[in-house]
Amino acid sequence: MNILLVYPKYPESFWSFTHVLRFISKKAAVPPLGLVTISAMLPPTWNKKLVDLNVTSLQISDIIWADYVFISAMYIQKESVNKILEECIKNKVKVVAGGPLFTQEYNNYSQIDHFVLNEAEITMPLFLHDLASGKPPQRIYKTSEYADMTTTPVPDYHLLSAKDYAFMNIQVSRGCPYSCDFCEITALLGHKVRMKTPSKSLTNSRRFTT
Ligand code: B12
Repeated sequence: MNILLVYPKYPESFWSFTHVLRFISKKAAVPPLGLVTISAMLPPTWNKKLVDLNVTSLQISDIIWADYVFISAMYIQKESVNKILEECIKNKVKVVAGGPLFTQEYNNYSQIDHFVLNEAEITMPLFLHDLASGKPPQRIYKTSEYADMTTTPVPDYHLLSAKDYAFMNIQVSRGCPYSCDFCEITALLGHKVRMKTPSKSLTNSRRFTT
């Protein structure tokens, strides 16, 4: 199975650091940690390729290569999301979507084939199980449970071109005890703080491609 993991382009905003990154010869601030985490949840025998549109462009040949395009996004990336979806539809490649934008707005994306929503530690095994058992996967996998983060695999950092990023991020915890009205973290991940174990958070630097 060939899986293309695509991270949409950010528009210009404070957090895209568009104008300062060139002073340090970097293309983006941080990598798409959600997608490299998802990659590590897929069967190791599958072929995986990551295209972060903030550091490179999406080639039609990559889309055609894929059996599924996996896409992750925040609201702010909607414009780029729509362009990616158009290309996938044009080239008849199925799309699996997850992450914050789709978890909250999947109803607005009738053109997407499958949604693996909320925390993929819980929903991805359901999708993979259906696929492996030969039944057509459902359109929507979601849960109201929160994941046990000690089961989260170390992300597939080797898919990243580390030299393109100003920082390398690791995930340590999810959830937040506060209730700030401008922030969606508690709606997505709950009020209880959950921690990874150090061995699941920390990276092995030899796995980076530089
Ligand atoms: C790190 C981070 C950033 C970083 C880097 C973003 C990046 N490149 O990934 C920076 C600091 C740049 C950033 C900026 C912004 N961010 Co931010 N960010 C986060 C943060 C703290 C962690 C994201 C992360 O990496 N998590 C680790 C990974 C492993 O978890 P995950 O992505 O959630 O993935 C899990 C699931 O979602 C799912 N999943 C994710 N993707 C996919 C894909 C598929 C196919 C599948 C099946 C499943 C799946 O599986 C994973 C494992 O369970 C989140 C809050 C949070 N705690 O989640 C906010 C968050 C994602 N950010 C948010 C926002 C709003 C922003 C900004 C727009 C803020 C602003 N006002 O400017 C900017 C936009 C960026 C820009 N350039 O303009 C919102 C998004 C809300 C939404 N619904 O879209 C969040 C949820 C925080 C909030 N305040 O509510 N952000």
